[in-house]
Amino acid sequence: MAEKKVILVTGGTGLIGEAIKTIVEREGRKPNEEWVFVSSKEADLANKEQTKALFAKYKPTHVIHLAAMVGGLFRNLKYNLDFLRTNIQINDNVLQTAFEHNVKKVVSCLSTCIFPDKTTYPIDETMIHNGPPHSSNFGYSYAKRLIDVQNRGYHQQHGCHFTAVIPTNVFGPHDNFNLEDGHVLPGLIHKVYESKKNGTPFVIWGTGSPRRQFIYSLDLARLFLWVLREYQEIDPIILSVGEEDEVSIKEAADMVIEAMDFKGEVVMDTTKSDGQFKKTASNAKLMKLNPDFKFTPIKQALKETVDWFVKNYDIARK
Ligand code: NAP
Ligand code: GFB
Repeated sequence: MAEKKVILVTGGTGLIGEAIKTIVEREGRKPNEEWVFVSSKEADLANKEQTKALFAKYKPTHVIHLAAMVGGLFRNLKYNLDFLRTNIQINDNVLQTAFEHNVKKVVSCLSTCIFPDKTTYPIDETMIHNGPPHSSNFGYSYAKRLIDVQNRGYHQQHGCHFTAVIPTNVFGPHDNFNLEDGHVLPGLIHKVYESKKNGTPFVIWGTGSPRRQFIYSLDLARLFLWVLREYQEIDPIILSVGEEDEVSIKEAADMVIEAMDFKGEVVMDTTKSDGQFKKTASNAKLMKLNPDFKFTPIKQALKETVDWFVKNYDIARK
């Protein structure tokens, strides 16, 4: 009989948490796996006592640690200190409590935006600490980098199997579509929706020239399950589409326009920041370990995301 697993997903009500829930349901929950998805309403993980109470309640054997203060470029520009402090508190509480509860494996979440701004390309997993991150999100970046340091510390001193994944920009259903705080694709989708409704111009921020790799949340969720069940290293692994799938912000906006059949006026607001120009990451390590994995074509993923947003406009985070 396979060992009984209780898998606690912190940040379980967010973009990626909801995607993991969808994939677990689609796959059919394994008989020996109990999945628990929690939000901040059940426990504020920046609070140590509430973190301990959560672990005492569920007694997880495995943790997928997603909970974090998260946001796009413009939220990071405004709150770098809050991103730093809140995420350091959350991460230390979760990892220390996981250690105290003898959790067998923790998979935490970094981001491709935390790599050094001055770097060679493509970026790979060995480069995380090779220089300062882009100034726009230094708070978030240093808190995330510390997870990698903590994972090595818990392994070296206590033999813990704590590892991390490094997703690129994620999008999909249940995203945060808030125009100020959210990421670019949900922001563009929300803006086209309002432009179609009001007959107003669709405004793209910045020059549109920065470049990004976008991964569909449901693809990332399938990769999270593979990492939880198969990936054995403590060192982090980049989870991204290939370098060849990198697009400019303008190209991404054009795909949103196509997916939403928008015919109105398009305007570039170049008074808004471009943020980091590029953070091209290599997925060679992933493809070597999981060569048969297939990504959803971005236009199909965008259409599914747009359809979800239009159908769930009233309840979407915006
Ligand atoms: P999200 O949609 O904003 O969800 C964040 C989740 O964390 C929510 O469930 C939220 O709970 C929870 N949370 C926030 N603060 C908390 C606290 N103090 N205590 C307990 N729970 C808290 O974020 P996401 O996009 O799914 O991101 C999940 C993870 O992926 C994060 O670690 C993020 O850094 C990482 N990541 C995201 C991207 C991206 O493009 N989205 C890219 C790379 C890495 P509530 O719903 O109750 O607020
Ligand atoms: O997803 P995003 O906000 O964050 O993308 P980053 C910002 C890029 O998209 C900039 C352009 O070049 C913006 O000028 N953009 C155009 C827009 N229109 C919009 C819009 O309506 N909304 C937004 N948000 N951007 C984040 C990091 O960097 O990447 C976070 O700051 C996180 O920490 C995330 O890691 C994955 O991709 O620039």
